[in-house]
Amino acid sequence: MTRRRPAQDIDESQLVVGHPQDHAAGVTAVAVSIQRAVEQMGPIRTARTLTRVNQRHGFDCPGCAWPETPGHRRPAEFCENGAKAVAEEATLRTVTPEFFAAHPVAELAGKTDYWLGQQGRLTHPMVLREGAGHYTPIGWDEAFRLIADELRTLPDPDHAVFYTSGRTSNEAAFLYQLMIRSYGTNNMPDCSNMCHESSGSALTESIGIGKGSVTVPDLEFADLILIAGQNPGTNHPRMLSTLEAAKGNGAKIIAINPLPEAGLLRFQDPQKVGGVIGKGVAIADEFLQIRLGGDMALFRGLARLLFEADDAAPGTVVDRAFVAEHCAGFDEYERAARAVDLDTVLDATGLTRAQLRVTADALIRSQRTIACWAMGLTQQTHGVATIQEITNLLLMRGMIGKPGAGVCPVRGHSNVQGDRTMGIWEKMPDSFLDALDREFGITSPRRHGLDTVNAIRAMRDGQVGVFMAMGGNFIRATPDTAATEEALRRCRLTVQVSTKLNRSHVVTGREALILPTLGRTDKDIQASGKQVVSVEDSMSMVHLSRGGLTPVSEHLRSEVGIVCDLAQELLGEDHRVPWAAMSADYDRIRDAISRVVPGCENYNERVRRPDGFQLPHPPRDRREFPTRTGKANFVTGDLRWVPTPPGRLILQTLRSHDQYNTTIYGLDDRYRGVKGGRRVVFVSAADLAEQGLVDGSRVDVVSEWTTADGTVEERRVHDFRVVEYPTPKGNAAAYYPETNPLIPLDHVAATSNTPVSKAVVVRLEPVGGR
Ligand SMILES: Nc1nc2c(c(=O)[nH]1)N[C@H]1C(S)=C(S)[C@@H](COP(=O)(O)OP(=O)(O)OC[C@H]3O[C@@H](n4cnc5c(=O)[nH]c(N)nc54)[C@H](O)[C@@H]3O)O[C@H]1N2
Ligand SMILES: Nc1nc2c(c(=O)[nH]1)N[C@H]1C(S)=C(S)[C@@H](COP(=O)(O)OP(=O)(O)OC[C@H]3O[C@@H](n4cnc5c(=O)[nH]c(N)nc54)[C@H](O)[C@@H]3O)O[C@H]1N2
Ligand SMILES: [Mo]
Repeated sequence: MTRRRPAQDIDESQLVVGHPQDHAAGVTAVAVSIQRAVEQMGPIRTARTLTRVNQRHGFDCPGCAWPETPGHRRPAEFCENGAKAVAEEATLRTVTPEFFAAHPVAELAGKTDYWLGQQGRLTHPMVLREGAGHYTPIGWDEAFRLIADELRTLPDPDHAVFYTSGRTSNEAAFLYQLMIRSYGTNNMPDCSNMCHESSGSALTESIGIGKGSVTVPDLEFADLILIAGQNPGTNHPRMLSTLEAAKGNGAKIIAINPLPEAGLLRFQDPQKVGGVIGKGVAIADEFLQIRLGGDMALFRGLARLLFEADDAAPGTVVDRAFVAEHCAGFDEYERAARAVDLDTVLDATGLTRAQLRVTADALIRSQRTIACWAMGLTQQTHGVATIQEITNLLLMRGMIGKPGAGVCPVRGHSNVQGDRTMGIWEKMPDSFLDALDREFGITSPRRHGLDTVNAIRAMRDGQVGVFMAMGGNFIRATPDTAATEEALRRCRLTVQVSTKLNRSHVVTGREALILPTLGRTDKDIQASGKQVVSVEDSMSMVHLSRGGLTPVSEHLRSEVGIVCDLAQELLGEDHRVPWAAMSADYDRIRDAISRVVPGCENYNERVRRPDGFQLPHPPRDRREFPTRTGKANFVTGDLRWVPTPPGRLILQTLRSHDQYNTTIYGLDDRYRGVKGGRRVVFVSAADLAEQGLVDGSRVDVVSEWTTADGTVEERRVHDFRVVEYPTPKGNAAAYYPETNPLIPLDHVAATSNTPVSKAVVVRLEPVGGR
């Protein structure tokens, strides 16, 4: 039943650049959703899947982590990019043993991420033996034996690394960490290390919990919403419906972004008549076109204006009662904010005094403020401090723990937050490990494990023998591609539990395994019958997901099944954990979760309620702040921003409208006016003039990195087309993952160790010289 797949790879000479759009969604979005779905799945499967996305009796969209509207679900509770995510997973194209026989690994390594992904769903467990040129089929039992044997021969469990991406269900994540800890390591890097780790680090210190404090009804009730470093029109399209509702209720929206992203400017809801024929609604009332990395300065500058306004009308701006009762560290923060030099703020942000004034006035007038953010803030060297600065601004106004106000880090992967709740973290608190040990009679290691960047360092240094990944595409998601590929090649065995072919299957350790798994949309039948799984969204709502499709191959196993079978092989049939019983009936896993994971009591019952249940969040629920001081902390970091060195640019790496992280759906970044290719770099007219370049020039992009000992290292990607684009002078943008080779492994955020994907110093070198 294989559907036709693209034989040709990307031909960048077909790239066409038009004009950026000033609105998101509309009828084109509907047309593209249907077209992509039918291409991949055919009409019948399309109808069967799209009507079940995010419905109470359907499956959770494998796209982003934006929550469903509680109560009144709409008949189509998905967006264009959700439809693409579903189509990619539910595709009828397949990658079979015959495919691997026809394509040697060396040939596959020359293909783009787009071509690899478009080949379809993996159908059989496959092995790449040492020295072999092709993957060949392997039985499941033999595959598990191979992994277990390699793991058992390592000198220390800490020589194994277990990665997790954010699509894994709560049940699979819980068992995976249980297996890894039973084996004896906390080496559990995850995609979150590269994503919202800065939010988690910042919020845990500031308010005592690393998760957002608001819900969809809060957003609809807010009167002011800041959206910083986020492109919802592409990456969280359903958020636009929530923002539209908030606007309808009178909210003001301020977008803070170097780029005038279409979804921030205007939204046409394709599910409403007005959205199809009208002009749609303007989303942002103010657009602050900030320089990359300028946000911390902006928030501190605003705080200064707020303190001055409070001086003029004492008691009207600073919520002194809230600060006195609930906060610590206020005096130091007040001193720093009053002392900030506004000219420095203007310089760091590229904004005008009038823009600061308008924003400060909006904050002062607001009774209910929410701050939303994503990768534009987290993937900066000072990402943690920046998020603490925006939190400070909310705290001084008492904007947390009341309806319509709070912090809203908008998560990426659909279950990345749930995976953390279930224990996927290299440094889970001892209280969690104690509960785990009590439940199962095991002894979890207490030494903290390796995060993503440290795992790559350990591989590079020859300290990792086995690398296993539960989903994701480690090689392409991580920075410093050349160094990371070299590091991974040093492992004895690399294992990928995957749905689709990607580059992590073709850049491997000495031996490699591909274990094909069921996705969110697939039916999951085990010994006790049809199984359901659960997930947690960006707003701590936990609910069920039920896949309904017939899997494309009878050889696929569920992630839960794979973990349990491997665990039995590795830890023995008589291990204390009832692996077989849990994989036979996922209710057994949920029973254990209810006893181990805080806030999950009665899990089986509560997760089956129509909209599931919400996990506790002490600041939101009771204005309790479980921090070290027992209060909400104003954390006052040294002011940081990102100046552009002469003749250079600061580059951010971001997503086009036609990709999901390293999965490239297609070649149209429709809202930014780019079609047919991906090797583009967006540069301002002022920089082009200064550098003697024009729209259409071909350049190498070369990053410059000064190491600790003062050496300047260069990294290069070849032959990009320059696109003149409205980004601030001194800043540039290009797509991830093509530009990951430019990001040095050591270029990480303070505290969170997140790769700095949004600020790399580069120069543009015309191809063939000037
Ligand atoms: N369709 C689709 N949906 C997705 C994803 C996908 O790839 N495709 N990925 C998922 C994942 S894992 C994640 S984490 C999220 C990512 O969601 P986003 O964070 O929206 O993703 P990016 O494309 O990285 O966009 C970063 C945005 O921040 C802005 N920005 C960059 N640097 C700065 C800065 O210094 N300051 C400010 N104020 N703004 C800045 C950029 O211009 C851009 O608009 O989306 C999730 N949803
Ligand atoms: N330069 C740069 N680098 C970045 C970023 C950036 O903005 N710029 N963003 C970072 C961010 S925010 C993130 S979250 C990471 C993403 O890093 P990852 O999560 O590692 O990458 P993905 O591209 O989402 O993973 C896609 C692969 O997951 C597999 N997959 C899909 N669904 C399932 C499933 O249900 N089960 C299993 N087992 N496998 C599945 C498929 O084989 C697919 O090829 O990348 C980070 N890297
Ligand atoms: Mo992410």
